[in-house]
Amino acid sequence: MSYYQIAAIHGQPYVAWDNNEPCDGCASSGYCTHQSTLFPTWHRAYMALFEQALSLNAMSVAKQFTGDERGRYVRAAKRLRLPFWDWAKLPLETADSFPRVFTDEEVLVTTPSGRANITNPLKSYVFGPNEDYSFMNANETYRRPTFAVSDILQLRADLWAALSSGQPYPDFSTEARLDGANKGTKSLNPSNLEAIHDHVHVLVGGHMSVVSQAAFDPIFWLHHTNVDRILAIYQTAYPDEWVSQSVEAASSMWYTSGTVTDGNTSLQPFRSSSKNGFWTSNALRSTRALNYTYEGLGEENVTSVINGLHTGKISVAGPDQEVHGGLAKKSDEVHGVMSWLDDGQAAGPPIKLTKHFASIQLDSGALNGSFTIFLFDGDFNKTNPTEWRKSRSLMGFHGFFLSGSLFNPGFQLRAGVSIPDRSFPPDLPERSGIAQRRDFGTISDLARQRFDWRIVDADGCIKDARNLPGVDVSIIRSEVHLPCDEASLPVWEDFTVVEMLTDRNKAECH
Ligand SMILES: [Cu+2]
Repeated sequence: MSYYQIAAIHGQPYVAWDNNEPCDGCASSGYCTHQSTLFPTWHRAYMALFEQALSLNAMSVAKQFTGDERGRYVRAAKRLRLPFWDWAKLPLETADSFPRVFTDEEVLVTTPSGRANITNPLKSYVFGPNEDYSFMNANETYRRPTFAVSDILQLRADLWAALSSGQPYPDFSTEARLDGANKGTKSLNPSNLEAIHDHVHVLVGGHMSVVSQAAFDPIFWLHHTNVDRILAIYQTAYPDEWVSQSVEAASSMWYTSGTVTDGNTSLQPFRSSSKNGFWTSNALRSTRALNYTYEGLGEENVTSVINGLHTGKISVAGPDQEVHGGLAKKSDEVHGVMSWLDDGQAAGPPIKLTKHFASIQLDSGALNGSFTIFLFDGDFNKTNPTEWRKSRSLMGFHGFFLSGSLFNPGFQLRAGVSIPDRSFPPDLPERSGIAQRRDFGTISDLARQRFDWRIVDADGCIKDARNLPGVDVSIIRSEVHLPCDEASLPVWEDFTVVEMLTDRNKAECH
């Protein structure tokens, strides 16, 4: 139950936990479950285990206090739950786009012997003297965080699409492109929880972008608790949607590729006291089984939580940022985010937006590890990827969080990137009956010619897209009918392809 052993369940050093040996023919990997409809629920059980360890440790600290304080801390320890990092929440200051609690060297805490500054445990994990870290490139975890406000806006827009577009559970839960056997809807809607989660891993960078090592970074637990919260939001909005029968494409330490799974599949290595011996997706469908919930999940609230990702004028104080999307001046209304509910439109018919996304599909074995796809709508420095994050022409980018052990050639992954409206004609809400209609089919011809994309591997090298198996990049769009009130979700029409970009990328291998 040590931090080290629990973190090691996810990946390296690939040892059995609680005597759950790898199955015959299973990958020599960690137990972590990705590219699978079990991705959200396996990690829910994983967070519950970590929360249990945190709680036990908190209780032993609480009991070191004396007098009145002891009772107070014991009560607090009983109620302690894992915190979550809401990476889709806009900061008040641009400088705070990556929370300081993750970067401060020290934190001031109350200990049984008084107030003291201690080394910030959320900044990094330092391996102990008896812990094997020979598989790491350092004895301490590190990050390369690049959270800009524009990154948060992209996450908000992508999350809004994933949560509000009424996707069935299989499509929402995983970045695996599901075939007929998996009851995938074959919808062009690329938004899904796992891909958004991947992008956050890559944005944090460092060990967080390496699947087999990510769980050692303390931020992993706060990130995945937020992923669990998003699952809970989805469940509240779509109570009838849940894990169904699926054929696993990738393998893990506890199942082989081709294994048929469903809501009753044992999520190994997480034992429970039930007859079956392990937690299952069905057993933890309600978080009440694990004695926690999240605020804002009353049914009357959850739609406003989801709609809130897309409403409201945003103002962020601080210096202007030279970041993608051309995020301009402070207090400007920024891309992808606009107010409709408080716009005095309640009397009229629902308004409609046209939302554009880059749809990315790729073979899971395309590159050896994590990689990032950048999308542009104008000129950019073709040879220097380190400048792309700050390019004015950058429409968005997506990081895939992959490892060698998850490879399964021929098996496709998918992700969507919300494209800021400025890449297209002004995306103002149009109200039927008011003469403001525009024809995207003709107007976007100019914009279309500017679109381009590039792919960069984990080492920052530009890769030749012509050799990548299964690659398909296109711009797609959906007409989104906005609700008239906070209690309803928008209605998304079927996505249509606007422009195929696959052959645009003329990058040579560097
Ligand atoms: Cu993760």
